[in-house]
Amino acid sequence: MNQNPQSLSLLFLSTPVGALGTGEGGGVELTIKNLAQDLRHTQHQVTILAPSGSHFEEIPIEPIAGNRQIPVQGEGRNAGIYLPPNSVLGNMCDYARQVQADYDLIVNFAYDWLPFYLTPFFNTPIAHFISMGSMSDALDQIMAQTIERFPGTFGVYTKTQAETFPFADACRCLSSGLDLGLYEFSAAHEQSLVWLGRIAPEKGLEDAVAAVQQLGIPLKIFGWLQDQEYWQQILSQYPNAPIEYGGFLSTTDLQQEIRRCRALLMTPRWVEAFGNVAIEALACGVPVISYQRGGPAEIIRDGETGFLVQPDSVEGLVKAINRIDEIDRWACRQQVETEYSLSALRDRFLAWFDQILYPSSVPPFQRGVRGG
Ligand code: HBI
Repeated sequence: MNQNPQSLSLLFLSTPVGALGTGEGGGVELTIKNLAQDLRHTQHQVTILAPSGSHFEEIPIEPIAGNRQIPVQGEGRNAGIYLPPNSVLGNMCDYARQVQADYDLIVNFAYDWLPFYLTPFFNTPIAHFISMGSMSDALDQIMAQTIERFPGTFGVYTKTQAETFPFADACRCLSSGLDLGLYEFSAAHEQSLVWLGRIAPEKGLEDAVAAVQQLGIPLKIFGWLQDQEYWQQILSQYPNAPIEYGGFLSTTDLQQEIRRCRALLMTPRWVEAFGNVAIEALACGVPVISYQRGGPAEIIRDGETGFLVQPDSVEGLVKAINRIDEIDRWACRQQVETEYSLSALRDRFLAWFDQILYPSSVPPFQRGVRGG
């Protein structure tokens, strides 16, 4: 238990589907990294529990061994609850149980049944940050039970994401944010378009490829190649598309690659909880063209920082791409500076933590020495 009432001692439970720093953890990786970095820069203590092999430049990660969780988004609404033998998630929860007395608050980023189920078994309060929309009935059920017993402990990115759950009104919308210093604005652009994200069916990459094949405009693709079979299908369906795959890059290298692109294409098939790649592109001055679905529909200012397109319409993408020069690239950077700064994100998370730790809403500066 830390003695400085102004600073919190936080334990982050990472997503158990992959090692942090590899792209396997998807968008929530950026949230965990940015938040941990900024909280540490503002005198809070953060320890991250994550699967072995995780690496973040300057943040200490406690590596936890064990077999990874299956990504939930491929499992369907009737999926049961599954843990592999020697589950890394189970090992993370057991480690957290053993050290919980050293922390004021545990922040769970795993979108899995176990941490929700174990919440009543812990003495230290647990804040659950939910990184996706509703995925299965079994998960909805355990989440509804948890939020009923522990009101105020669910954080989400967006209202659209919350509305996919039966307990929408109980979720606290925290939006997202990024370290603007890592992204350099570029007024100039080349011809290339860009697509970013985990290469998996729910991301709809094939529509972006179809659009650029029709237009003959090059498309750069970056992100973790999660589903090899899906990627091969795209390559065989669009053999002559002008696309190149650049792998998963660190933030610094990624923004070098995307900052001069003409626009980012986002083609989500599912309700994208937020779409961190959208604010990464906007931070570089790159306009965003996206299906009007999920988080991106709340981020993009249609006609000002990009275009919102009828979902699943390749023709809509093509029309928007032909209009992209109408967008002022500086307006894109401005929007991220105004709405998605890292300090604003940190303040929203700290306000949420205070509400959980001090439900009587005693403001932090009036805190006594933390409970005995
Ligand atoms: N699946 N089972 C499971 N657990 C997670 O934490 C999880 C996931 N799928 C994707 C995911 N997390 C992250 O990529 C989210 O940011 C989307």
